[in-house]
Amino acid sequence: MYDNDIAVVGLAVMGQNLALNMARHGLGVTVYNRTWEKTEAFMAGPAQGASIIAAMDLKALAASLKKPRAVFLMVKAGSAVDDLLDELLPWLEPGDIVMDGGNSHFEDTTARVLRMRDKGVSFLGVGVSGGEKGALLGPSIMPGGPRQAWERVAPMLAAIAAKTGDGRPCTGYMGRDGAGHFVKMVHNGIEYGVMQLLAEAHDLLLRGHGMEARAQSEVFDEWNAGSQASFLLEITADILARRDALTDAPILDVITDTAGSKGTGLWTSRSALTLGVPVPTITAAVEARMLSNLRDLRRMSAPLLPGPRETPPPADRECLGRALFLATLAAYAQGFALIRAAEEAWGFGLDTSEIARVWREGCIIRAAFLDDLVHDSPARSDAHNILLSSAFDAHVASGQAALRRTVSQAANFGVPVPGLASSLAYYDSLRSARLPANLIQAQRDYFGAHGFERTDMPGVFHGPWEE
Ligand code: 2AM
Repeated sequence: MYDNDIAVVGLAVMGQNLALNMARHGLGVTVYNRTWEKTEAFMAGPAQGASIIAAMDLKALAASLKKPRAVFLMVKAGSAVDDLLDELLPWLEPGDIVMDGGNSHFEDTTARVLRMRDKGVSFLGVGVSGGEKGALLGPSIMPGGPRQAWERVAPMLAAIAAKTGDGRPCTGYMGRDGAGHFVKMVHNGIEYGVMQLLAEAHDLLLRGHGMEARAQSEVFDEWNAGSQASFLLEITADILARRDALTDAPILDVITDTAGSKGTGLWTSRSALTLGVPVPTITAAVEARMLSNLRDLRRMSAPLLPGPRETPPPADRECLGRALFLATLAAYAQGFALIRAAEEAWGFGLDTSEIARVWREGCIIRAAFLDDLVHDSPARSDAHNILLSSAFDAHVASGQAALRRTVSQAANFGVPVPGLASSLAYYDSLRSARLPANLIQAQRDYFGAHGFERTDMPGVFHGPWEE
């Protein structure tokens, strides 16, 4: 008989690494995988010597756990989660807790929370970010669902999570229902945006300077300092320094220029559109991946569609660095704005300062400047957009001119920078006390009699469109 603390179901790399992380922190862990071979290989390999036991079926898994049970699902998002819940339910009892650590859509999670509640089982949607290494060494963990269930598992999640400089775990209660997976989705949306911005900065260095990869690596490394320091900058510098084992060419030279996705960026854009929140940098990044996949069309068009003849002048790396930082802040600003809007619409209980804290270490979008959002003064954290945060005043002031110069140069020389350009347009829209939407209102009224609002009195009016 075992009296284990938690079970991990699903032994792909993330599941394996989470189980090892749990065992390393003193938890008694049971593992289970649909196909036994994977379980066997794990037990004979990485799990050797760890406080981990394997269950051959879900009955054995349930029997190995202390009550109320805690089961952590790490299986493919989608119908696999529902299938597993159906298989698990006969072996669970009221009070047991099932966590879904996959990239499930938050609306699916909300539905599962309700469905499981009817059966007396607590279901938590748990966003986990940090990649394979993070899962092993300490991810950022974003749990949501019934609060009492979270309170029970919180010590285990805190033990395995990444820690900030002051020792606090990068996990905290995100809110009810699908809140955890919603926050993880927005995290991924921001991730798409920042990755695209970094790719564009790389492209400008390449096309402007013809700068070779190793030299570029140094530039990214230089940028990765102070409040601009981030995991994505760090790995970009590292990637640029790597060479292909087969050909000894810089690794980027042998990788095709088409990027796939699992859809979480698209989900973020779709949620934002539904809620009426602009997230142009994130959407531009989603679309840039789509454009990358039009490789045949791009190759066919390259000699046919005219562009500027001159090659761009060498990029001013200092200017590009400042532009990149402001554009990055704009991507985060859009993500946080989406979180605020979701909170207003659905009342998940989301707290942006707590989310910034949970994102500070462990996750893919961890970044030093998030400290400024955690410790922001209460008055300023009520600001509707993080670009208005006092902590960023200096970066915004110097970044806007740099971003403007970078985007206009890119346009002049025909280098596509959809992420940088979208961040700039977002920034300039925010700072426009007046936008030309009066003409849009007039057009709508002209052809559709939709009516318009006036600047000088309340009510709905129609224009003098009749001859
Ligand atoms: P497998 O090793 O048996 O394929 C990531 O794909 C993880 O999810 C794997 O551990 C995989 O198990 C598991 N998985 C995928 N679909 C599943 C399902 N319908 N039921 C149980 N586990 C599933």
